[in-house]
Amino acid sequence: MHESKIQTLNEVIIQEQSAFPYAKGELSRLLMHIGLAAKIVNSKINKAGLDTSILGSNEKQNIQGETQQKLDDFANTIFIKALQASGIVCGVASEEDDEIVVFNDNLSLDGSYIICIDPLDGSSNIDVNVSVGSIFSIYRKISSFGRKVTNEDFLQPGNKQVAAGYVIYGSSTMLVYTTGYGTTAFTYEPAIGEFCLSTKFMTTPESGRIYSINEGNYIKFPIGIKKYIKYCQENDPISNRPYTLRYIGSLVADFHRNLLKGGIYIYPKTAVSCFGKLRLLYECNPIAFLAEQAGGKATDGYGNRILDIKPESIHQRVPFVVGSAKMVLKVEEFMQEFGDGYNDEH
Ligand code: P6P
Repeated sequence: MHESKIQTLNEVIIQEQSAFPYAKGELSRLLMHIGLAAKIVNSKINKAGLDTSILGSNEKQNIQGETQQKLDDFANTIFIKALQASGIVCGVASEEDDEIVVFNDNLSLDGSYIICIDPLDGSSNIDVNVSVGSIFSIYRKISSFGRKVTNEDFLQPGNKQVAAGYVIYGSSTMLVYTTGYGTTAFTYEPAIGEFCLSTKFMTTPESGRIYSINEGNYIKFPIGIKKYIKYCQENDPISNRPYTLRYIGSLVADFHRNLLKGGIYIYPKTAVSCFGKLRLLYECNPIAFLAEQAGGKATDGYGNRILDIKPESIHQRVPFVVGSAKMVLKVEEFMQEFGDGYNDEH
């Protein structure tokens, strides 16, 4: 029999599901709907350079106080429509919506899952053709079956995620996800309009040379972070400095590069924002799940595992240190030794 080398997202999901005989196929169906939404968003982003009407901002601010880009709005609409069409999602928490989006149709009211999404992360990069991403995090609904989803359903710790992933719209478009059994990567093949399996059981190096942080905020960083940055810059045995700074202002792209090559991404608290910038539900938790499944670590810099943090609100921010395990531990050593105060002598 001719063995086809290409395995599509749907085929791999169905294969994975067959490993769980009691699975009703709902999660599989949900991941397929996410894949469809990603294809639609990918198509729009790829045309953005030609259809400039989709570029730029729509003059609205989201709850984060960030100017919403037109493509943020588009991506949000596409993902929410696809998730509602799945008939197994009862609600969504999105970076682009102040409150949770509750699905009231009969099919969705019986849905077993809730989703947290950042529909288009790093979207300010779109107009300059830098990679952006979509991030998703999937939980089981915990409130009464058949009743409307509640805020409490979304305030579960990240260790309750049943699946998580991201799409990176870069030189190629990739979908990377985990259901708790390793991190798996797919590459979009436009010729057939499918995400095709590229890597199963991805592993990230336990250490690396890349550190990703916005050094423009240096004076606002805690002392421990300032000391770690200097350690990276000065740790230079005979000018063979092992570290290099790579930061493009797009979490998904910075994380994806570090996942493959080894490295660390840091968005700490600052003197301006005492919880940092990144949101726990739809940025830190899904990325942390993927990192741990690939052998990496994700904490808040103070030894607290991101996936164990109990959310208090749907747009809660947390300090975020994620990537190669040894590098995360090194940051925590500096934070432990020098503390997280602010001192302009360093
Ligand atoms: P700054 C994008 O808005 C984002 O949430 C991440 O994708 C990115 O890493 C970070 O913020 C960039 O923030 O403050 O360095 O511009």
